[in-house]
Formats: sequence, C-alpha cells, structure tokens
Amino acid sequence: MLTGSTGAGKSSTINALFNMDVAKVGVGVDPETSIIEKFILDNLVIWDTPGLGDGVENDERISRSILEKLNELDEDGNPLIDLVVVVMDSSSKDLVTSYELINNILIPALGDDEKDRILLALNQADVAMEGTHWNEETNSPDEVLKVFLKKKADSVRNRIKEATGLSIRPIFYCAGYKEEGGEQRKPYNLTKLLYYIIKSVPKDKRLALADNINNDEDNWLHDDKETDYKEKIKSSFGETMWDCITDGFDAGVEIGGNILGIPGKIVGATVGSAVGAVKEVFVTIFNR
Ligand SMILES: Nc1nc2c(ncn2[C@@H]2O[C@H](COP(=O)(O)OP(=O)(O)OP(=O)(O)O)[C@@H](O)[C@H]2O)c(=O)[nH]1
Ligand SMILES: [Mg+2]
Repeated sequence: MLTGSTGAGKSSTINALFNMDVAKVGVGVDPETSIIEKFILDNLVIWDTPGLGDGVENDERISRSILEKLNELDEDGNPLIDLVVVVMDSSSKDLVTSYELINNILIPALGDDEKDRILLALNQADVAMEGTHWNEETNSPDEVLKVFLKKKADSVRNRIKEATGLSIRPIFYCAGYKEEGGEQRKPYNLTKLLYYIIKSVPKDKRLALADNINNDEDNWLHDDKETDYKEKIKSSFGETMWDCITDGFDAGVEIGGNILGIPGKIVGATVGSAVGAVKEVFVTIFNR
C-alpha cells in the first residue's frame, strides 16, 4: 500500500516501479486519487490511497479507510497488506501530515512487526532545494543536495523516534516529474527503493514483484551507488528461490501455483527453469 500527503508522488511511484501506466498522476491543482484504488498486476496487488492534507474532514475519512484496510486479513488469516510505503515530498517544509499518519495511524495499526512493514520514501529529490543542485545530465543530486537530503532524512527519522520510539531511516529518491500529456521523467534511486521493498515483503511473495517490474531499463539507471543495488536485488531473488526449493515440496507448489502462475505442482527441474525465468527478467532490465 502506498500512503502519504496529497501530491507527494504516490501514483508516480507506482508507475515508475511497475510495468504499466496504471495510476493516474495529477497534473492539475486538485488531488488526483480520491478513493483507495486497487491495482491487480498478475499476483501483485497494489493499493494506492488518496493523499492526506486536503481538509480535516477528508483526512478523517481517508485515515479511517486506510485503517480499515490495514486491519483486513487475507483468506489465510494473515494481514492483507504486507507493506506500507509512505511517500513524502522532500521539497516540503512541513511534513506534519506525514508524521501524524505514521505516528498516529500506521505504527499503532501495524502491531509488533511495525518496523518491517513500513518503508519511508522521500520523493522529489530533484526539487528538494527548489530545483538547484540537481544535475540534469547525470540525473542525480550534487554533493550539496545530497547533504541536504541526508539531513532531511535524519530529521524525519528523529521526529518519528521521538513520538514512537521506532528508528526508521527514509530513502530519498525521485519518481520523476510528469508534464501534462508528456512522459514521466526518469527516476533516481528507484533501484534502492525496489531493493528495500523486496527486502520488506515476505520471501515467498517477492517473486510476484519480479513479474511486474517496469521493463524500461532507463528507469533503473541512476542511483546513489552506495552499494550495488541491482546485484543485491538479484541475489535476494536467488535466495528466495533457494529457500523455497530447500523448504521442500510445498514450497515448490507455491512457486508454481501462486507465484509464477504455473498451474499444478512443480518440483525439481521445473522449479529450476522457473528460477531461470525470473533471473532472465533481471538480466533484461539491468544488464543491457
Ligand atoms: N519534480 C518532481 N515531480 C514529481 C516527482 N514525482 C511526482 N512528481 C509530480 O508531483 C505531482 C503529484 O504526483 P502524483 O503521483 O499524482 O501524487 P499523488 O501522491 O499520487 O497525489 P494524490 O493522488 O493527489 O494524493 C505530479 O505533478 C507529478 O508529476 C518527482 O520525483 N520529481
Ligand atoms: Mg495519486
């Protein structure tokens, strides 16, 4: 589920990460997403929530529906929502709406494992300093902007720690600005965001993400290079596969039926070829 203030870039983030222009991005002055929207991409379900901060009455209604969704269980009795990504606008001087959402709604609602099920994402890194210190050519921040963004991330973490005791470090990135009728600009640090999303969802569900990742390789070009995110993403899938295989027969069935959409039971060589297919996805996207 994606949550956050209105105009932070939730819908843009969905479109950057996944393989279709599914979520309507705002180009006017009004909030674009007005009810919780459900996108079903094969085995992956994404909930795009309306933005908070556009009137108290609206906020109460939206908060209530977010809370309801967070309390829903799937048919196995597990929480329906695996992960909540809070999208924040790093150019905004006032993140109070986001703090209230995180501290008063999300953290209390998510229970014991709250830290693992919330990801804080500071979007719009390109305009965090009014558009200055952004290098258009390399599509990345210069050193001054990097320092600014790190400070911003620290201050967000501190505000949440003071209120809840939890220490969660936000990731800064850029989903990409979209002009009316135009194409969405290329993202920055989307590899990092994806890596943390993958790490945060249950292992047996990670492959559902692989199936739907945006296959425009330009979306995955620019990141902070603090580590090799692409390599880490690849190995996190390898590990998932390996765990499923070594966990035995049932996991094989799960890979076939639920995750890769292959009907019936698959084990052994078939699992092997499924592993190959998923690896292929990443080779196409990441190693051009
Ligand atoms: N400069 C810049 N603009 C962005 C970025 N991401 C999104 N935007 C712009 O911010 C505006 C709002 O984006 P949306 O994706 O519609 O935001 P939202 O959070 O879904 O908004 P609501 O549905 O109204 O809550 C649009 O004009 C986007 O093009 C970014 O990384 N950089
Ligand atoms: Mg939206």
